[in-house]
Order: sequence, then C-alpha cells, then structure tokens
Amino acid sequence: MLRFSWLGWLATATALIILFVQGANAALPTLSGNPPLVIGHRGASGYLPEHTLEAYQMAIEQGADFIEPDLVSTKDGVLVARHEPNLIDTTNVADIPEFADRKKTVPLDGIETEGFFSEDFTLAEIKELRARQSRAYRDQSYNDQFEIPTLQEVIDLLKQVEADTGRQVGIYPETKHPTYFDQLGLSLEQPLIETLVENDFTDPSRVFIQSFEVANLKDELTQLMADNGIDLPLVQLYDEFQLQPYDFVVSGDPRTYGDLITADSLTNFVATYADGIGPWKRTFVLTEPVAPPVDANGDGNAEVTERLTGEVLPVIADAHAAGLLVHPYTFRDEEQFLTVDYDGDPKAEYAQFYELGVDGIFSDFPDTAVESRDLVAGRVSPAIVGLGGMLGLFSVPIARRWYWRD
Ligand SMILES: [Ca+2]
Ligand SMILES: [Ca+2]
Ligand SMILES: [Ca+2]
Repeated sequence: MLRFSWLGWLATATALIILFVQGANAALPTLSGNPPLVIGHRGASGYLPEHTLEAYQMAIEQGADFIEPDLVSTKDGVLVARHEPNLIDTTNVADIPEFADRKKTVPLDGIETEGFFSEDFTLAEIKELRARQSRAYRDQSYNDQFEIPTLQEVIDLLKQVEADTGRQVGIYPETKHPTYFDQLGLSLEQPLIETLVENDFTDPSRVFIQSFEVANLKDELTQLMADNGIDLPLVQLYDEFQLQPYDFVVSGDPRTYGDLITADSLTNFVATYADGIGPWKRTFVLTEPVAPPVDANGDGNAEVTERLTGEVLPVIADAHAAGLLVHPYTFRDEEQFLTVDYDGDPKAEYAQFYELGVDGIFSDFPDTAVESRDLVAGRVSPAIVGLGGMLGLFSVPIARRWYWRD
C-alpha cells in the first residue's frame, strides 16, 4: 500500500517536472519574452482576395493578433485598403466601361506604371469596384464579390469583433507610397492619425504603423502623434538592402536599406523614431539558388528554387540590442515560396524564424502561422524529450499499476 502510493507520487512529480520544463522552454527569444505576433498580411490573403473585410475577418477567425491594411488615398482624400494605388490587378476596374477613360501611365516611385489609380476615383466610385484575386495560383472563386474597404470600415470590423467576442485584435496599417501621395496633395498620414483618434483606436498595444519610406515615419507621423497626444509604435520596413527608401531617392540621401540595417544605424538612427523593423525574410536568413527546381512536397510539381545557405545575418540580435522589434515578411504556404530545407512544410519555416527570436510574422496564411507557433511553444529540447521520455516510460506503467490497485 505504502509502496504504491509512493510510486503514484513519483508519477505525479515526474509529470509536473515535464510540464515545468516544457513551460520554461516555451519562451522564445523575442524582445519582450512574449510569444511572437501573427499579423494577417493583407488579411488571410492566401485564401480570399486581399484587403477585403472578408479576408480580414478570416484572418481574425484563424487567430491573427493583428490585421494589416495597406492604405492608399481616393480622389476625395479617403483612405482605402489596397496594396498599391494601381487598381488594375486587384479589382474589376478594367471591365467597367464608365471608368475606361481613367486609364493612364504614371511614374510610380520612378517606375512607369500603367493602370487605373485610386487618386482618380472618388470613394463612391471605388465602392462600385469589386475585389479580385491577383495571383493566378490562388482561389479565383471569390472574384468580383467583395468591396474595397475604407480604413474606417476596417476599424469598425475590429470593434465589432471585440463587441462580439471580447478579443482585442490589433491593426497594422501601412502608408503606401507616401511621397507619391504627397506629390498629389493627398498625404496619407493626417487622415490616418485623424481616423484613429476619431475612433479612439489609439491603444499602443493595438496599433503599429509601418512604411518603406523614412521621413513620413520619422517626421510627419511623429509630429502628428505628438500634436494629437498619442504615441503609437512605428515600424520601419526594409526592402532589399541594395535599394533605397524612395523619399531618400527624392531628397538625395545616399543611404540604402543596407546602410540602415547596421547595428550602429539601428541604435543611433532607426531606434530614435521607430519601435520596430520589418525586413524581408530573405535578406537576413540567406538562400542560394537550386537548379533544377525541387518537388519538396511530392505533388509532382517541382517549384522550389532556393536552399538555405545556413548563414543568418545578426539582424535580430542587432535590432533587439537597439530595443527594436523585428517583424519579417512575408510568409506564404505555397511551395514556390519555401526553400528545399523545409520539405514542403511551411510550418518548418515559421518555426525557424520563431526560434531565431522574431517578434512577429507577416503571413498570408495566419492559420499556418498560429499552428506553427503553437507547435514551437509546446516543443521541448531533444535532451529534455529524452529525459522526459525515460521518466515517462517508467511513470506510465507505475501510474497504471497504482490506479489499477484502487
Ligand atoms: Ca503591406
Ligand atoms: Ca505625407
Ligand atoms: Ca511540389
């Protein structure tokens, strides 16, 4: 009797030790120690046409902590959610005869671009359009059904979700082509801050504002927030390191994104106005080409064209040392966006970045990002698995004997 009780206690203690070790090991090396955020990139854009209320809603249902509207301006100065001012790829605009004369070619950040542009459409006209899936390899069955949402409607969705479920999902707006819109007299920053303030949606734990340009974060938004008595975290996005922020091109500042990613620049420049950085994942977890392409998921289509080199630049450590969050982009499930190392499993790519210590992830597939985060959070090191397994082997039969006795 005494012997079996002691063995039962041992089994319980063993289970507690394993739970404790798992719990302790679950902390990933993020800046705060909190789990990394899952940011629904353009909504759950892997499944539904991007930047629609339906895609944002799906991202929320899949567990995204934040949803990401990219913002452009209408002719009448209303912020709407589109990845670029050119509406031709993501809407049915080219099929609507009344808008045929709006087609034009303009230099967009120095690149001649043909199409239909948000700045030539009033909000009422934008609302006549319907969203389309611009990527041929994704589901086309939702085309021409969903409206182009305003920033206000995106905030309304978040308020409705909170009222219905209590969940406080955050918003992660990006100002798209700020210099371009400044030159049109349709500056994005003032309506953005005004809309957030009017909606009392200014909790710094629920908003990040991001931009690929520098001055609109460092100067315009910083000043506007101070004027309005709010302080929201700003995120400096990074393109490929040999490129320049477009406002630097215009102002003649010679610095590239690569110049802004050094430890010195992160500490002494970026951290003076931003709270985080958003680098492209491939710029610091390095890859090299694979030829011929590899069929990593075994579906008969060989679509993987890259492998990891094993070299990881110290971007996360340098940013964390400067007190900056790191939210890399963009994670996508499809095989063509993975490297051969992940065996066709996108969860393996997320796991790698989570374990490196990223503070958030921009994902077209928030469900996959959440699933991988859950797996990583519950994972224990191989040594602990070995120890736990050994103890488990003993404790299970012991526990069973104990319970059987009763
Ligand atoms: Ca974006
Ligand atoms: Ca501006
Ligand atoms: Ca394949």
